Amino acid sequence: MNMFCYQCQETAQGKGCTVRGVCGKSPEVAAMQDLLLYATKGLAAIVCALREKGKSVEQSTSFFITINLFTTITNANFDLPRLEMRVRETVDLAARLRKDLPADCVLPACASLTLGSREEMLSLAESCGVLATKDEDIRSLRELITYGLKGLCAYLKHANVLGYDDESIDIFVQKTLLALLDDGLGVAELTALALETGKYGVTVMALLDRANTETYGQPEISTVELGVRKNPGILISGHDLKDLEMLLEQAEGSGVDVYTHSEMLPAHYYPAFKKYRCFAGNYGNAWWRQKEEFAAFQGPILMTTNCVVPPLESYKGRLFTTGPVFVEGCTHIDADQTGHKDFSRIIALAKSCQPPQELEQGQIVGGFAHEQVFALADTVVSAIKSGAIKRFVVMAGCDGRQKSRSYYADFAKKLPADTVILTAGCAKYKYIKLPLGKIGDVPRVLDAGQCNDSYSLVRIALKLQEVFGLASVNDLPIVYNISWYEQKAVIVLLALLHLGVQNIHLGPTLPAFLSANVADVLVKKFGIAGITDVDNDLRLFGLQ
Ligand code: SF4
Ligand code: SF3
Repeated sequence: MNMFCYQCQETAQGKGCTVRGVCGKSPEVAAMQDLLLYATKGLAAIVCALREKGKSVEQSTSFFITINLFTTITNANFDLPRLEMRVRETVDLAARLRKDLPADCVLPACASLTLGSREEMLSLAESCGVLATKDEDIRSLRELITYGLKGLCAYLKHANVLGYDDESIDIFVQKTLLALLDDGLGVAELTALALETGKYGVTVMALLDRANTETYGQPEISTVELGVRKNPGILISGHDLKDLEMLLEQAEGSGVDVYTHSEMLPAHYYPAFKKYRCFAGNYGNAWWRQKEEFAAFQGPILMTTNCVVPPLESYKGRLFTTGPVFVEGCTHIDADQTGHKDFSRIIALAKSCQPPQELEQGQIVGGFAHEQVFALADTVVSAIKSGAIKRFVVMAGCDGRQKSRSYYADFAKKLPADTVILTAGCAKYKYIKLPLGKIGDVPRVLDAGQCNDSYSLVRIALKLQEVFGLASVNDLPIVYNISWYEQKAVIVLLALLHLGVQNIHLGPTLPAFLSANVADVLVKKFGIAGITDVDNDLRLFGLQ
């Protein structure tokens, strides 16, 4: 069976995974994800038609669509039976809602799918994947928008879980899914739609920021331990703070400690989690190191969102999934009707496990989200005015397994001592443990948090623009050298473009889904560029 996927940076040979995903996705899983996306477009078409007829759409239907898009993000769902079930649920929901539309309502074919056996579903998927769009530029723009929507829906889901929603975002997602089926939209219209997706990217990141900070407090400068304690532990990874909160609540007093992995590290910066004595520290590094690090951890691991790597047999039995993450053979923990998740099985398993093997000792300092940086504004502004800080370098984004990503560690090491790195996302693991020192009281790496918190970097840039009375955000002494991997980085990129940020460098390679012509538009209109080698780029950025 063939597949085609080029949605992430690690796509095979920088072109596309055609035999099996570099991420571990089988052709069947890839096909079922394509079909899920296609069926979701059908559901979105029905929802849009209902709205047009003046009928209301239940919030649960919008949430369902949001989760479907999140499900197809890189490294979230590797479970074929679960994906099949989700496609069937989507088609059933579409059929139920279709009944409220007049019989003569014109809908796309994906709004009235009939599903047969799994094999029939897989063969149906062959006609609705990425390559179904023949024109290379249209395909490129449709996929750019699709991946932006996937990232956007990941952020939206996190806000929804905390009780925050914005119907205008739901409506935009649904209308845009429908627009992706419209053969009448050419390069100009789709380029505009990509930028509009970026606009909603800013809206959703602001919503999530509000959800997180109103629920858990403003992140504050915090020191996070990297070593281990003597108790057995549970390792929690992914981005979902609500899952973490429920786990901490249930683990407190049980004799089991909770450690964060990868993108869960910034949870230590929130005041709300500091009260838990079982909240131990951070264990390990970015997502792609999990095979060795999960083996060494020795206790249960809870994956709340991507990035999960298909597990080794040695620890598969202690890997639990929740939310949009599914791995065939691993126990999945669902929420009950009230949203509560019962993690007692994980805690019970932890009690029978050895404490984690120590990987390292030391500490990380982070928590430089917007409010914390604003609190330091006087110090930062005077350091800029005195020339002690000459440049900020935004190095946010993702980490990944390709060797070429050592560029980012080398780049950080070679930056002049009067530069400050602004970061968010798991990209930070390439340099956050390096002894890069401080400029006065300001650390040279300011970690705002998860990729979800990239909004903080935007707020900081806009604040500096205001303080210095500059006409444009591009007049600031900020260089953008962003590393990407999956689709959340795509929505962050589109958001930055919408805000008018120019000259973003994107690495370690430009997305395979950008056709030559689309890449050309991005270069000409926004000055987007790739990376070369460290010395050359430092010169190019005026940093050497
Ligand atoms: Fe390949 Fe990335 Fe798609 Fe996985 S998500 S199949 S690695 S392009
Ligand atoms: Fe990392 Fe997946 Fe992108 Fe959230 S965990 S930044 S890669």
